[in-house]
Amino acid sequence: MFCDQCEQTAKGVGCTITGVCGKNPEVSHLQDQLVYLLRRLSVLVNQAEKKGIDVVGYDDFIAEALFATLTNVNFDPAAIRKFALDAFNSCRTLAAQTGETPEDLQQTFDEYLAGLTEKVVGLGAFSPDADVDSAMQTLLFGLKGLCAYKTHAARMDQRDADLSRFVRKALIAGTEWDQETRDLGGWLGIVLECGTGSIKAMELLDKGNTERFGNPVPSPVSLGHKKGKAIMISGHDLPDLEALLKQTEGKGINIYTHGEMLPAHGYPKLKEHKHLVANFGSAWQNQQREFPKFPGPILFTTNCLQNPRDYGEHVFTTGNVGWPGCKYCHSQDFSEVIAKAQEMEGFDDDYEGEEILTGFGRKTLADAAPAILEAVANGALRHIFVVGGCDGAFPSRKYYTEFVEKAPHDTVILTLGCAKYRFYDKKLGKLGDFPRYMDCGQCNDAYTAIKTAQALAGALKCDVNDLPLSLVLGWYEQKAVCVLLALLSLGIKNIIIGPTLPAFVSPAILKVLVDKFNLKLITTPDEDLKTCLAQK
Ligand code: SF4
Ligand code: SF3
Repeated sequence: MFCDQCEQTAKGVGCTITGVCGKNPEVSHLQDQLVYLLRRLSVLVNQAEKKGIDVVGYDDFIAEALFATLTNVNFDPAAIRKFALDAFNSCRTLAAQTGETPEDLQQTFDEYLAGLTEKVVGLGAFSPDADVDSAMQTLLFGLKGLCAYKTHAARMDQRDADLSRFVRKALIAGTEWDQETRDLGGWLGIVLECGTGSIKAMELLDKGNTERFGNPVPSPVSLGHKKGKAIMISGHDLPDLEALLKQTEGKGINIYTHGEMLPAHGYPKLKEHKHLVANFGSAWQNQQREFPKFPGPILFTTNCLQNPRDYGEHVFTTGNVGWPGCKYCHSQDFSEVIAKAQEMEGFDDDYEGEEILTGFGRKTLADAAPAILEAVANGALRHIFVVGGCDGAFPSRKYYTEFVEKAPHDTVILTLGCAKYRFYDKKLGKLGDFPRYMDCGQCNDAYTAIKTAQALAGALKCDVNDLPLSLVLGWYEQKAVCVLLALLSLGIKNIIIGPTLPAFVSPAILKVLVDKFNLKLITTPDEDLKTCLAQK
C-alpha cells in the first residue's frame, strides 16, 4: 500500500506497511481501485449528461464514495468494495445507455479490479512527473474534503450542477481520459478551482444547516454530565443528530456531543431538545482513552473514527463511516443504538463540569460587524486571529494552545474545526462586549470566517489581506486541504499552516504557494504572533 493523504503519514512520507490511522493494505488497495473507478465513472457521467440523461444520482454517488476514502471514515473492506461494485455497475449502466459498452467494462467486476492492480494499487503516484503528481494528489485530496461537504449538503437537498461538473472534471484531470494538457500554471489553476468549488460546497452546507436548524446563536455548552442513560454522537452530520434527538425524545436518554458535533449546541432547532445536554471528551485523537469512560453507546456519523479496540460492541456507525464488526445503522434508524443505551448503565450522578461557548455563526458575526469595526477603529481591538482546522496526535500541536494563550489581550480568537480542542477550555475573558474566544463551528464553518472577513473588508473598503486579521491553521485530513484551497482561491495571503507541510506537496508546487500566497509553516507562537501583529 501507499497512502500519504494525511498529516500523520508514516515518517512524513507515506504509509506503506499499514496506516498509522489503522487503515490496512486491503482497504487501502480497495480505496485506490475505487478512486480509479470514480474517475472512469466521471467520464461516462459526462457523456450521459451530454445526451440529456439525469445524472444527479450519479453525482451524489461519486461524492459519497470519494468521501468514504477520506481519512478516518471507513475502515471496512466490505463497505469500500460495495462502493467500488456500485461504481462499476453504474459505469456499465451508463455505457449501455449512451452507446456500446467499451471493452474495459465487458469484464466481470473481479476481472476489472484485478486488472487495476498493476495500474493504480499501492503506487501512490498518478504521474511520473513529480510536480504533476503533486498537483494531482493535492487536487484529489482537496476534492475528498469538498465531496464530504457536498455529500452533507446533498442530504439536505442542497446541490449545484456546476459543482458536480467540476468534481468530474477534477477526477478526470491528468488521467488517460483527459483531453487537456497543463503546464504547472494550468495545474495550479485547477487546484485553485477546487478551492472555489470548496467554497461553493461549504456555502451549500451552510444553507442546508441554517435553513433547517436556524442560525447558530452563542450558547453555553456543559462539559459535565447528567444522571441517567446516555448516548454520545460524534462527527459532522447534523441531520443524523436531529434524527437521534427525535428518536430518543421522552425516552429518558441524554444525548452528548463529541468532537466536531460540539457546535450543534448553537443551532436553535437542535438545542430546543432538552435532552441534548452536554459535550463529552475532547478531540478525536483522544477517543481510545476517553470512550471507555462513557457509560452508553457511541454513534459515529463521519470522521474521525479510530480503532474501537475493546469497546467496539457499543460503537455504532452510520452514513459513510465503517469499522469491521461495528454495527451499522441504515437510513437513520437508530433503534439499536437506543436499545444499547437502555441496556448500558448510564451515568449514576450529576456532574456540573465546566461550561464553554459555541454558536458564533455567520449571522451572529455579521450582526456584530459594526461593533467589531468600531472596536478596531478606536484601537480597543488590535487583531483578529482565526485559529482553526483539524486537531491531531502530534505533541507539536501544543503550538496552537500556546499561540492562543499568548495572543495579547486586545486580540480575539475566532475558531472552527476540531483544532479548537487545543484551547476550548481556556478562560480568555472578554474584550469589551466580545468574548475573546468565539467558536464559529465545524471545519466547514470556515465559510463563516470567510464571510465575516469579506464583510469587514467590504465595510472598510479594503482587501481581506489588508485587515488586521491572520489565519493560523492546523491540518490533519483532507477537509483541511479543501479549506486551505478555498482560502487560497480567494487570494488570501500570509496563512500560517502546521504542524508540518503535507508530504504530497512537491518543492516546485510549494515554491508557487510561497511566492504567490506567502504561505508559511508555523515556527514558534512568539515568533508567529510577532509577525502577524507587525503585518497590519
Ligand atoms: Fe497513513 Fe494517513 Fe493514509 Fe491513514 S490516511 S494510511 S495515516 S497517510
Ligand atoms: Fe477534525 Fe477529524 Fe479534521 Fe472537521 S474531526 S476537522 S480532524
